[in-house]
Amino acid sequence: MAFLLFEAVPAQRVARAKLRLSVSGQEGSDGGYWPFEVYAVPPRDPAALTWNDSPRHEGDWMGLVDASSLPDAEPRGSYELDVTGHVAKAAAAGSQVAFRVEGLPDRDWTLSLDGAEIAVFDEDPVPDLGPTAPAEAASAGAGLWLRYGEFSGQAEARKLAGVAYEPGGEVLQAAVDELRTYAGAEVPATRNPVPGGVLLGTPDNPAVQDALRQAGREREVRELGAEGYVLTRTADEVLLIASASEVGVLYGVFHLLRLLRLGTEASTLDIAEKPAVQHRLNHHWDNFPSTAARDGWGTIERGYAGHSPWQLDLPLSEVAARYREYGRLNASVGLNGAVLNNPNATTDWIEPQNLPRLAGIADSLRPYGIRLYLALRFDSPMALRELDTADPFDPRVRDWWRRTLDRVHQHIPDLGGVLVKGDSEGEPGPLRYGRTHADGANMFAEILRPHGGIVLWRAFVYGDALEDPDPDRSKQAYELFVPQDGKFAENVILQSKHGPWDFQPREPVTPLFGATPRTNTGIELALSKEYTGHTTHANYPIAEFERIFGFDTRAGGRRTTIADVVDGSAFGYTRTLAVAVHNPGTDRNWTRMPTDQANWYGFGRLAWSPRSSARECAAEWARLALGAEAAAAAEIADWLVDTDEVFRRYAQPLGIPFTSSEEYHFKNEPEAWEDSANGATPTGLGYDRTRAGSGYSALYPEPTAGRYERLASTPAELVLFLHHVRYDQVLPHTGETLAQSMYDSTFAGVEGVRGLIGRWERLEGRIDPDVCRVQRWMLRRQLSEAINYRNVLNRYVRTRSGIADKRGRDSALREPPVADVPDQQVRPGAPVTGARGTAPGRAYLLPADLARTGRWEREDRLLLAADGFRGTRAETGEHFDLRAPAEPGEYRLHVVNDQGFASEPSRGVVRVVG
Ligand code: GCW
Repeated sequence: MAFLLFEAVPAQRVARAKLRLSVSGQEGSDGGYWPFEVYAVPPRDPAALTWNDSPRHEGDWMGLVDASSLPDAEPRGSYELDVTGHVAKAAAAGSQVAFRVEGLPDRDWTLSLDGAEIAVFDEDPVPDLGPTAPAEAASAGAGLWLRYGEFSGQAEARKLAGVAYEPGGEVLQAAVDELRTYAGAEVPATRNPVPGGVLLGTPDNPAVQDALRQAGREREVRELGAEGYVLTRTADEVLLIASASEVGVLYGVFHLLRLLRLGTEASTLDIAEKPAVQHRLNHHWDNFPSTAARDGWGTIERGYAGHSPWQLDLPLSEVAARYREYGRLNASVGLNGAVLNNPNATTDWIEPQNLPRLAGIADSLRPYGIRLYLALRFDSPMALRELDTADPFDPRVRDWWRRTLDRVHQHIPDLGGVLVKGDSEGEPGPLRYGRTHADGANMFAEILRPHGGIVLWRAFVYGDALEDPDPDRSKQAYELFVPQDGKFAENVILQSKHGPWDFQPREPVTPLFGATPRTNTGIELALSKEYTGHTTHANYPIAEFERIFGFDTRAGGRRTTIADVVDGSAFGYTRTLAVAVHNPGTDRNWTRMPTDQANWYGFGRLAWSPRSSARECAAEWARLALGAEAAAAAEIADWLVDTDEVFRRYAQPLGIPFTSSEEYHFKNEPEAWEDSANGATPTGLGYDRTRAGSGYSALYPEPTAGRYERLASTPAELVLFLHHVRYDQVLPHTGETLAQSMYDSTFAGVEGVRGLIGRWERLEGRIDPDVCRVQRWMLRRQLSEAINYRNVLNRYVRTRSGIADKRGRDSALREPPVADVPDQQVRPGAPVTGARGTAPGRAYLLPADLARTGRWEREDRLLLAADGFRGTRAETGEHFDLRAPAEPGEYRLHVVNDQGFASEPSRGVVRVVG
């Protein structure tokens, strides 16, 4: 399934526009075509297009190109659409036009305009921050938490008397380099340790061996395994970092530097650590930059910080520094792998001509202990037109994959493994060939075993590809995979999202955890903010991850937390995994929103040790990345932890899932998922997953099953995920009706954002100023968007329930205000006559050229666009006094109601003459 956006075309150059769509419909390359549609999207800077621009959601001139004549299943052949009207409108606006096609599989179709093929422009474009975003929006906080020596308070600690080591491999070298980056290149490097210096290495180094023997810790180092380490101070006042392998030494170095930068006294150091989970990965949902090429930068599905960092056109030397930074960042928090590409995979990642380029990435990351993994398209042999089946039991198919993956290994000998999303969301999988998921996974497992590789088999499977799928999507993965427990090969890990549905801000932990004791099962979490506010909403999910890891599944009738399942201890899993969907991009600061860095940091620390505290991770990050002193760091940690709850209150009150728009998952559109996901009926909300409903609650062992079965014992944040509630029903959790509870939660959420802004502003002068400014700017955007979320949801509840907000806030639901003023010419400071607007709220005279920039739904956006606020402002009532601004020019009137909604600019213009 592809949502693709096409290259924008300068509209003026196209007189009569025919769009020709040809679909090969190659037999079997994708079994389930979805109905497809072609849209024309708005005429403005294509780089600024967002999913917001989907014609389903807004816009007046955009329209569905007449696709009524097109078939809605298994399309094949060529179709001609007349799009002259759309292009003419774009031309009249002096702009560009882009086309978007939805619903066709990747790479099976082409689109041309006036005979010329249009290249793929983009998929999931990065949200536009608008013209008034601070210039540093993409670079604030660059360097992330590895900003050595940038903050005065931490400078003192940077003294190391020397670095002692025996030359070794490239990982050890990276460890040594890191110490010298921290302490300065002038630090003497020696073979023998000096007091006050560091000695690092494996027991192969005689000095390390000696030190370990003297400390009586040789055995301990062996037992800690390849990634574990001992970090201690010897009797000779040497800081010893020892591990059985170089990568453990590297982790030890990062641990030491973290502690020194946090002000830990070197004399107190005595640490022995190893990671709880073996495979600690980022999963990038990146698309290959071949067809989607924009100078070699690929696009990202659900990425909000630029394009894919995997640059495959430029010489490696030009991007290697960036890759190294990626490697350092990950290694410093203990992550050891990266799945490079989108699970909705194309075959590009395994095609021979591309392998040398992928090898360049692997080579750059190897010194940091990062191994690459590739997501595979299950029917690749067919998609590449080399075989007519992808049946895993067909010897030709197995042979094809063996040859293909052997070739990958020639370029990337230490490939960590592969990932497959099968039979889900239109992706091909084994069920198409009458085989089970275990059959599909085990084929890859067998091929990878000699290479030491693993198979990450995604449990995110639902929908029509399943035989007789349960009407409640939440049950489908459980019902598919539990019967196959024990059938997966030893080097397969079943990779399950943390909840049964799909990365909602709150979901119950999936009952699959604990129900597959004989299948290595790992957890997939989301750092990418697909459902949690994209670029502009602060959201630190680590606190929720901490709760997830602490959730007691009661599997086997005893205390068995998710941490116990994931680290393998509960069931003796031989392979363990914690992976986060994580889509950092080409932005200099990788994440765009500065505080999203904390999410990356926190995930790394939790994957290493799932029993870590989210708050402590946050405080560490604030000190390391922002230069916060202890008090400010504690405030930031509390702030980060609160962001998640604030977001939930306005975006997912009482756990109502899927109030977002269907495709791009940002803006609120509760109608989009009625009953299929959120269980809406004319009289109430929520999906009944009790025994009387879908029976989902019964998938859990007791006492969870019983707790979820009853409304009163269901946690407030899961109420509507698990129960259908009438709008007029009083909830025990709030003592109010459902309708009133929704109003109260969403209003509290918006107030929560105001609170976050206030608290953030108190950090000014106490942390990195760029980060402070950029984050503050984004928080104001968040406020305007949160108001919108609140109003959309409340309007929905109000309309359906007929229940008024007993706290009298219905004005929030009013339509946007109107502004009106006659054309006139006035002197600066003189009264403006006849200004009118709907009340109550505020009125603004703002530069007239703002009117061209777009619709200003919300006050914050309006003011941001006013560029430092050139204009005047007044409180509005029926009548209000507004004076002409001091600066000569043309102005228009805007009115903003008391809920922050801004009117369109007035038609009349106030000309101020000096
Ligand atoms: O939530 C859905 C996303 C898709 C994603 C899918 C998945 C990669 O909307 O964009 O596809 O989950 O996890 O496979």
